Amino acid sequence: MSEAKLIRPSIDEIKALLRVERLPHIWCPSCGIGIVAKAYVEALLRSGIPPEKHVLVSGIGCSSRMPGYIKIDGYHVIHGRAIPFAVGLKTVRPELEVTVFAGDGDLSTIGGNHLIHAIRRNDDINVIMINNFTYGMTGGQYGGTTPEGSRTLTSPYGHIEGTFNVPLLVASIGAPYVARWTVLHYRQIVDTIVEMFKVDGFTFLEVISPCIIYTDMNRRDAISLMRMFKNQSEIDHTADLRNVGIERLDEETRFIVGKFVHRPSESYQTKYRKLVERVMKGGE
Ligand SMILES: Cc1ncc(C[n+]2csc(CCOP(=O)(O)OP(=O)(O)O)c2C)c(N)n1
Ligand code: SF4
Repeated sequence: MSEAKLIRPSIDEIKALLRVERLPHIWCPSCGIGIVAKAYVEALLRSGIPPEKHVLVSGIGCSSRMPGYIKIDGYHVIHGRAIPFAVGLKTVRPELEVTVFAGDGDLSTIGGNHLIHAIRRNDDINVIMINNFTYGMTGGQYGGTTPEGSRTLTSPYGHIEGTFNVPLLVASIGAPYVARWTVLHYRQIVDTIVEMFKVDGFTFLEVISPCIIYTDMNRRDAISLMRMFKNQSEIDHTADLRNVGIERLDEETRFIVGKFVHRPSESYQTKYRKLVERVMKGGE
């Protein structure tokens, strides 16, 4: 495969990387996860890294079903524990390009502790978080990304807790690459994932995506949420990340998207390899 293929892969090339025998998939009509699955496959084809060197790791949830449909090595592990599994894999098999794909509940809430420590260490993994503002698979409980006022299975009268500003959280711990798009920004998602593969360190992409469970409980359909993404999103690569939190979801919400952080980095795994080499040569 040629290095960094810039032309769009054909449908046949994409299909060759899907487990078509497992279709139809489990995702609801109007769910955004499938869009990101296709973007990941397109990015993989453009990466110039052969498919057998790419590995997907997921936790549990609708988003986490993705490895089941993509024809590369994949691991579907315990809820909230995709990151430690991916870190272990990358540490012992550094030649692999390891990508975690999971929901906001899995990554930022149940697995939040793993997220912050992988960033602190600067583990060389890619993390793609589908943020649908809820625990979709289990029927719509609230989590760390649920906007205030939301009606959910566990907050039927309106959510009264605070909400993570995920890009700020991730960037403030020191992640060398942080981006956010909505599912309507397909081309940008592909380009972002291609770039993430090239970074030696922790890369993070948040994709804001509709969930029919969440929207139904809030008395709007998924299309109107998509319309909000279209009309109310603004690309601002240099945004002050203190202002990008999605604390409420209404006609006033601004979805600030873009590539917020991209800086030179040396990962834990690179430092670890250098350390081992130094000690093996008799260094202190
Ligand atoms: C340790 C543990 N706690 C809870 C569950 C139940 N559970 C399965 S999927 C899920 C929700 C996943 O939500 P999210 O990660 O946001 O992904 P989505 O389904 O929204 O894509 C939960 C709570 C579980 N499987 N394991
Ligand atoms: S429950 Fe929500 S996240 Fe899960 S497949 Fe349906 S729309 Fe997608």
